[in-house]
Amino acid sequence: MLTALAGGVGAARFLDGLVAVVPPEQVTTVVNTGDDDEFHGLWVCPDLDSVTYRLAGAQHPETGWGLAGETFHTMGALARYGAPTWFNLGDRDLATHLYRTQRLNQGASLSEVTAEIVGAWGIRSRLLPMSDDRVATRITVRAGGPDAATEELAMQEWFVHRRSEPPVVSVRFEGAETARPAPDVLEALEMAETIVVCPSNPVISIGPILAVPGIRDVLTARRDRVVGVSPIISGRPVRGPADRLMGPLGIEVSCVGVADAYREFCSTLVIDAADAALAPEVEALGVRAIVADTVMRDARVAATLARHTLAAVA
Ligand code: FO1
Repeated sequence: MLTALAGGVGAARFLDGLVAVVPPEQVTTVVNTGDDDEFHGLWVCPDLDSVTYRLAGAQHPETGWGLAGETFHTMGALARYGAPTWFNLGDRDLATHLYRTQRLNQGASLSEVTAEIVGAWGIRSRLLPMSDDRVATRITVRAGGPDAATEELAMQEWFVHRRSEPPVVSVRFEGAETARPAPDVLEALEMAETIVVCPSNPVISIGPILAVPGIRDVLTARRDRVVGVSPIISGRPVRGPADRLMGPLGIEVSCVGVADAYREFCSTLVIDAADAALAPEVEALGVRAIVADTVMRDARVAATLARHTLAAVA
């Protein structure tokens, strides 16, 4: 049994490689739901959907989110009514949001609906939301000069609508204190031979998962079984805004900064060959460094990376 912690697009690529080297039935992924939000009255779970579509081989090849071959006629039609369409929901993607919203309104839990959606896509590994309770990533920014007022934005407002441009002052996960791990999450972490922290944004993808009471404690107790993959290579994220969040929060934007952020619960960190010279600094933090090719150009590289990652704590 192997359990992974995942955010969105970067994690999805890695998971695709993982289920190529480990029987999918043995893989459980705990997915971030801090990015979830309501659009046009529909409940959207971007990271659950990015992982689902990727594992189903249906993801949009360029963006990594949404579906391949997607059209946006509904967004175009909504624009006629002056509805905000900055969050691009494709016509086929909307079916997922319509179905999920209807099932939630019928009283189903997010875990139950996720299992139905994952099953419908024929995915054999298990996807669990980190919690069935609402946890909302909120980002405080200072829009303007150093003495400008601060403003708190919902994650998608900052990331998509404002293109992650406003400088970040702080991040919080509203609701985390009272959120409970979704059913089977703690058990999946306790029973796993290996726990993998996927190459996702340490602050807004892995952070919310760790903020759900109980989850971080299990990883810390099982630290020797926990291996992470650095999402930062040569001081930059492979994609996404991790650097714009880590810097302001005092986390060095490097694989060493990731090792420092994860050292309490993660015994081993896989870093990219480009950062081989930083291995001693990672190890000085008490985290074993494994050097590998972590740029997942294709499924073969992702599978090789998954193999290295698992071998690291075998
Ligand atoms: N990201 C964008 O940059 N622009 C979008 O219009 C956009 C729409 C979208 C729709 C559905 C979905 O599941 C994801 C979408 N994303 C979009 C990506 C999303 O903001 C991120 O994948 C996660 O929230 C962060 O990993």
